[in-house]
Amino acid sequence: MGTSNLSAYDPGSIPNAGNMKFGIVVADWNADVTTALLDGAIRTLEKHGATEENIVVKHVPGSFELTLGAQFLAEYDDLDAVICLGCVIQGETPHFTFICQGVAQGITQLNLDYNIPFIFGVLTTGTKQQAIDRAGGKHGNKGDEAAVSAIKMAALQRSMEK
Ligand code: DLZ
Repeated sequence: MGTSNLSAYDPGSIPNAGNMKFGIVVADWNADVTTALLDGAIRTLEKHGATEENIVVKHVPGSFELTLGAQFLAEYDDLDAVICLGCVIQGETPHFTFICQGVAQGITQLNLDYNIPFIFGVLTTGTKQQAIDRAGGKHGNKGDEAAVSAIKMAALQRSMEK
């Protein structure tokens, strides 16, 4: 099975994000990769109508801190969705498993505790090259994918509020 391109989607199927407000929390560990994820997410949100003033970006040290950073963002403002961006690269230490499990469970819990979507935009790769390939490289950009998911989930919630 081939690897799909994380930036491949049908633009016509994406709701307009012009009246939506987004939070983005981004981990600074592997900053070259996460900066590319952030650029992709912002570019995609703006491409679908979100305005600069309606995109709030906050940085945290590493992916393990994404959960609390995302909670701070949700408490801080009336946001339609929060996008969590990070990059965890497998090394020789058990850190990889602990961090990945911690952030996956943490973000899942936020989705259940708050009535807005929290999007998992965390690359969990074996090598740095695999991460680069998914942060604007040959497999697209997970930041784009996360932004599309945020718009779709925010629109889904709005469709149910009518
Ligand atoms: C400690 C650590 C390690 C080994 N690897 C990564 C990584 O690949 N990606 C990442 O985002 N963060 C890493 N960290 C830092 C942890 O996420 C966290 O910031 C520290 O353990 C402090 O809580």
